[in-house]
Amino acid sequence: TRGQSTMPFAEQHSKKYDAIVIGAGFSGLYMLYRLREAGFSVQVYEAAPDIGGTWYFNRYPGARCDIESIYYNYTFSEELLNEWEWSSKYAEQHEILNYINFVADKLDLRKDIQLQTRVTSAEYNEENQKWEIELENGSIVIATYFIPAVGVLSASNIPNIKGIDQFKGALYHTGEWPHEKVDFKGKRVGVIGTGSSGIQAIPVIAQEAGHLTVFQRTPQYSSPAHNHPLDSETIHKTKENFNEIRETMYTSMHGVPSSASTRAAVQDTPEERERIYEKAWQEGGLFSLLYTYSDIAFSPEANETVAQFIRSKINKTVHDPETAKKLMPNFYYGTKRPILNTDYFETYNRENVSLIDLRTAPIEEITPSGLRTSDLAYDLDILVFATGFDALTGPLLKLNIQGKNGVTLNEKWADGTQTYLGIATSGFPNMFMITGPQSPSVLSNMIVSIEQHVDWIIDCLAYLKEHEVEAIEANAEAEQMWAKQCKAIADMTLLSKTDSWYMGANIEGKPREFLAFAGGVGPYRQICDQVASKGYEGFTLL
Ligand code: N01
Repeated sequence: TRGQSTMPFAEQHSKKYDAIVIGAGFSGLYMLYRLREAGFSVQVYEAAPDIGGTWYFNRYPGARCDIESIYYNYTFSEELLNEWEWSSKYAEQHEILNYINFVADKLDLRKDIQLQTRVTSAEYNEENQKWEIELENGSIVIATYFIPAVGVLSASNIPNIKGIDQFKGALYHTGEWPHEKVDFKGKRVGVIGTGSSGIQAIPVIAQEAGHLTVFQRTPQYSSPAHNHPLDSETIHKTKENFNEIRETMYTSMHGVPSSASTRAAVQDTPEERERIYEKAWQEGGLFSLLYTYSDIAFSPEANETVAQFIRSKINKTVHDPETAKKLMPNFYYGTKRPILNTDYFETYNRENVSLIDLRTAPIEEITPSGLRTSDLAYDLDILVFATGFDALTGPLLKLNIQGKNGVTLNEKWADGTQTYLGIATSGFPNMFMITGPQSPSVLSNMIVSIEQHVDWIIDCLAYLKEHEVEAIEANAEAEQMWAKQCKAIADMTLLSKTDSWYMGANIEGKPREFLAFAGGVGPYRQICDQVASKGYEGFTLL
């Protein structure tokens, strides 16, 4: 952080805006649009050479969205909806990136976005109640409102494995994939990690590689995506009924227009359950299996029935019994994000693919020529890390944010995340997070949650302007209550019983806590609206 002496200089010479937004992904772009429409001066800084956020960086082979494309777009503009047409049920990364660019052009967003500009720190100046934001080139910009729209899965996690710097081959992380095509042809490729990214990339890489070795620590549940081109009738119907669909999305659990059955799995016969699971399996869809019964998310007994169903599918798909055994997941289904796949388990029937179970033989080190587990050494030309992200808090903590009394966000959250509604945090006035920790965020269709937060922030800023309020700050008591509520809801479900990135468990030293609001998108929206309608209850207006 900067010393006191730069402040008067900064005040005199820096550019000043009503709002500074960091990040030009789905959230930053919509925030920019709404701020501009509401008459605020705004500047967006984006570290990457182009817009797109997650969809700019995650261009690994097989990358596509697991929310149906017709629901994975902005909902605020009829015009945008009508002018865009998705080609398939689950859109590929490049198509989503094209959509983002289409929106940016249509709304003329680029003129307020400065690309290739990393923000290195942000500091709240209590004297003038302004944020001083430092850019990589050392310059400082000043804003009343500071809005980090930095995404929730944007801080890549490359595990600190011994010898990682020695590797002579090519090393990639799925979340920072290069623009030029990676040529796997004839190469010995290793993939570490079998989460959503690994499970999408593995079948595509396998088709091209000489040999692919998958290094798996935790086997995963995954069901077929059944992706297919969209027919014009589906598109037409969706557009025609979008107002109704949007309403259902807004009031739903996960931001998609479907919901869980009210039937309990434990009340059905095994035959009936099998029939229902089979139907959901054939339909595909991220939440299809989770929604078959009301008790899957809560009851270990009910959960085991669906877990067993998926295990039997894996068993039937994978020919080699030893490999099938290694692929059997055994945590509560749905306590990690469900995964859709295209030919993932089938890929293990290929001659050029082998699966290494790291639970029996952990990685000991990366060597110049490959990787060594406690069992064997593997020679590799290319090593792909599909090892995930420091989720939700990671991207915010990387920003070096300093609030009141010189307290940094890193200091404040060292023992656990504290937010009010996942939007604000006490000690950091006029800072707004979009889909931050302790909001539905990663448990939902992100775009629905992004729009809800941006709309709420805009209403809040309009209120502040109208009432001539200089600054708004979350109260410490309100955020303690909120953290308790988030924990209580997660603890009612099975979610907090599994070591997952939702729990911060994938990052060494990260506090162990459930990082999202699991009460659902609809109820959450109601809570936020109530807070606003009571004159921002739980906040202090300064
Ligand atoms: O990351 P992950 P991801 N040694 O954290 C393993 C979204 N997303 O990028 O489970 C060995 O899920 C780790 O093993 P374990 C989606 O929300 C969406 O795949 O920790 N292995 C795990 O297998 C998703 O949930 C889409 O034991 C190590 C894997 O790496 C989220 O992003 C597509 C290891 C990481 O899995 C993250 O998904 C892609 C180590 N040291 C992503 N460290 C779609 O929309 C980690 N692993 C479809």
